[in-house]
Amino acid sequence: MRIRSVDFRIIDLPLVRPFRTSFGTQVDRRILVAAVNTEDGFTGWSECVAMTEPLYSSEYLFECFDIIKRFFLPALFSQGDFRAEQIPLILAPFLGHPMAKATIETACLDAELRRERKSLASFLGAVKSKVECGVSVGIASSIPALVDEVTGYVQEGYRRIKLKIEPGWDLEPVAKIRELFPEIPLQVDANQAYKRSDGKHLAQLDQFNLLLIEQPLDEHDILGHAQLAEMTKTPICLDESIISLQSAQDAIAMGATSVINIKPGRAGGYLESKRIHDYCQEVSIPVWCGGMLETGIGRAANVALAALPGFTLPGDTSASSRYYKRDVTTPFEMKDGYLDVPTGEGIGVLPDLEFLESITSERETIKAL
Ligand code: OSB
Ligand code: MG
Repeated sequence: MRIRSVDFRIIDLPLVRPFRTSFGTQVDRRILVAAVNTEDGFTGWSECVAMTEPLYSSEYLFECFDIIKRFFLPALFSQGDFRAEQIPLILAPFLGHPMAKATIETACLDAELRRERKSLASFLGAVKSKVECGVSVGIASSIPALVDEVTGYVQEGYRRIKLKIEPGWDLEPVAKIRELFPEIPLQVDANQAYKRSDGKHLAQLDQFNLLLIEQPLDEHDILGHAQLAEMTKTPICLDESIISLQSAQDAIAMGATSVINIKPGRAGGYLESKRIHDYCQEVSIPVWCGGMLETGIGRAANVALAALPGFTLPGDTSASSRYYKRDVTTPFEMKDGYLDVPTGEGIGVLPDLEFLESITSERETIKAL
């Protein structure tokens, strides 16, 4: 493919309810959306998962926007004709920035697959036509408020509940939800809020029959997670720490993670995510697909990835209505706790351009030289 131009826009969408985690509270999502236009007339779409502030990851929205324009696009333009699968190698000299890399790679891959009339799901090796949905539940203002929220999701049909935890909001809310829903698959996510010295405290979560404890410690503390895994019966699952296949292999080898949350943006894209999936399948590590409060653009691609055979646990692939009153694509609707895997060309969805325009606060088009 040859890139003719890339249209960027910043969109703003309010969340249906505030989402509080150990790193902050979000009330809306500000997202960088990219549309890559090729010389032969195809357009590929993607959204950047980076948040506006570097609180979940060191990457943040405007930094991603900057590095894409300043370094990634010139490198791709000077390459001339290339395949999307070559992008990781072309961008390899630029260190880090997996979310920014995933943004440009995904849009190029979408354009290439649309040209080849192939779906992302089949390109990646999907074996399922629908995927099981979990839902990520923020830290609530009170236990009764949490109970209300979780009860609503269970009634909607979600097949797995993930509770956000932090010191001071862990044993009590988890005990309450487990008491009310003794059978529901349940897991927790701390987003790095604990210390190595909290091992004994976190081991008390063992009594609640949880699927896993997600990212309790600092993203760089692989040894700490390995030590914690020795102290808890509940499996430890890394999220923030998994930024590449190498990081996944190392964390598994050290015993720091026995389940992995594959989050395509954070891991540098769908190609690297597939490699992580393939490796985990080889070594019998279950994986599930994480989320970053994506719109339908990013969700479509996540659902395609979640249809690979190693994704044996329900992901944070919730219905559009869990996040937004109106999605930018045809909404993803849950049926009996499942989302359909898109079968159309590329990511299988297109944004509603009129709606997208109405929520765009900034735009910029970069033309190839
Ligand atoms: O840690 O998994 C996380 C959302 C934003 C940033 C980090 C995380 C999350 C979620 C929600 O848990 C996942 C989703 O439903 O998209
Ligand atoms: Mg997480």
